[in-house]
Amino acid sequence: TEDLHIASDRSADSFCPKQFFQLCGLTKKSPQDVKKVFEILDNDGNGYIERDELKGFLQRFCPGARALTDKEITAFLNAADDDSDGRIGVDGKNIWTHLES
Ligand SMILES: [Ca+2]
Ligand SMILES: [Ca+2]
Repeated sequence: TEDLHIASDRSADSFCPKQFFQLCGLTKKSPQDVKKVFEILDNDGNGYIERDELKGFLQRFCPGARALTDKEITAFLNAADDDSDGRIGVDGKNIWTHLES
């Protein structure tokens, strides 16, 4: 949608995961639906979304979008990685409570 393109077309290092999730409506989805989205993002199917997989995050939602920068990926992980192991579990457990805080 228009809003998603605006979010993804912003200049480098301006990506805000929380705002993007809100624009996508992900924050209103059930845990099961969120898990489905995260499973798509998990390219190698190991149950975690790692840095490499986050890099193509915007492109998953908007074909032709730019890749996330290292800085944005780090910010994303800082915001969403609740147990600080450097990756996001696809179950999305605690992700929203973590993003809200
Ligand atoms: Ca993975
Ligand atoms: Ca984690």
